[in-house]
Amino acid sequence: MKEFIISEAQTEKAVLVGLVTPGQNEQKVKEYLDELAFLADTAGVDAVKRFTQKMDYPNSATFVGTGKLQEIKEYVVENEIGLVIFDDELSPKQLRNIEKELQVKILDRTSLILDIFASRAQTAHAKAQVELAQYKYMLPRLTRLWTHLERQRGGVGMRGPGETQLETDRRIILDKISRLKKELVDIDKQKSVQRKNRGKMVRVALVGYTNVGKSTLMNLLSKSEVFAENKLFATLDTTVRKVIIENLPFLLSDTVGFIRKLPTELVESFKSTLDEVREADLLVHIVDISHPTFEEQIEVVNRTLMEIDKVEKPMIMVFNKVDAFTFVPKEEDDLTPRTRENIDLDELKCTWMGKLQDNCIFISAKERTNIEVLKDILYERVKQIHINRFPYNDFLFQQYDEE
Ligand SMILES: Nc1nc2c(ncn2[C@@H]2O[C@H](COP(=O)(O)OP(=O)(O)OP(=O)(O)O)[C@@H](O)[C@H]2O)c(=O)[nH]1
Ligand SMILES: [Mg+2]
Repeated sequence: MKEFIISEAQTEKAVLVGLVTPGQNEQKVKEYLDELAFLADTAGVDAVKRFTQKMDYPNSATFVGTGKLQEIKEYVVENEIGLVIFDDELSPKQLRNIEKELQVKILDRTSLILDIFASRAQTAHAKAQVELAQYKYMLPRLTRLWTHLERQRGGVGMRGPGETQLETDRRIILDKISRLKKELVDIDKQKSVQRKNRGKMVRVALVGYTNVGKSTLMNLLSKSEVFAENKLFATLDTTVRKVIIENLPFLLSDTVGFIRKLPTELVESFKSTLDEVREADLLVHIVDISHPTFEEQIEVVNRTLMEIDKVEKPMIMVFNKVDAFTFVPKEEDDLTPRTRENIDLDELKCTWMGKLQDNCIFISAKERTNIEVLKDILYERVKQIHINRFPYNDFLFQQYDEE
């Protein structure tokens, strides 16, 4: 009994598993698994070991090869690990087979992200969206849930459920899915009324990868107190604030961060939250320039934005966290091609400014570097949108009827 209490109090330990597919190198996979470890950490799990395997494509039955699975099994048994996390979404079949073999709790990237979203959801809207995504994920994987239930109750091993129980579970989940969908339609209606009530004020949305500093910047620009922390997905609900720069008011919204391989179930559920993005006049794309894979993060964000809204929006790129930027200068006689790690900040600035001209700025929200310049840029851009919208009115005398 005493032993049980001690192990409960410790953080849950987990093993991470990822594939090295053609076109990826060891470094890429390391970065991907770093992100998975950060996700695990956000969920309160300590990733103690990583397994990778070079494969052209995942094994359809067990994701990794059977030899690798045995290796993982030996480690898990030897070190009394109770959780294995895979870096890709596992098919129901893969999940079943792996669980049968390893006999511990298995999560994949999707279920881990869903778990984090569930623990972070605050409002009825976010809760309903996450719950819907979770049920959709569960539906094809019901057998597995049932065996879990059996185990929790101390049932024997991996016994599958009887047909009737499975059917009942399926029906319950389908009912819940349709109830949640109705609930979300109602919330969406309310939200769209709220958005209409905001009138014609220019709307700016902060977008970007998760943990880049969107909420921190929102707080700086709007003097609000949106929750920000060094964990993934701190923000799940969109916050909208009225911001006034000089005499020009506009609406600024903080949105949910994106991540690579964001589960399609979630993208679908969060489409309504992202209406904010869709209806924005200007997007401010925040990038964490201190992150080793920031360029890939930019691509993920741009791709996700295209999925949400097929129209290309005016965008400013804000490279944040310049204070945390580091690089390793190359030795003079080192002739291997330079990578992101060897390039200094000035050169990166030049490259991006060459690509984006006036549409980018380098700041530190933490140290408040260049924030005034950012404000000037925002002022100019919002003013331009305003003048285009109200060509016959002087924007300074425009009256706003909303808060
Ligand atoms: N070093 C440094 N850290 C920063 C800077 N701006 C924000 N951070 C930190 O980065 C972490 C994430 O900041 P958030 O504002 O929560 O990021 P976010 O983009 O809103 O993240 P999600 O809501 O999780 O998508 C926090 O620990 C911030 O303190 C910066 O300019 N420099
Ligand atoms: Mg945030």
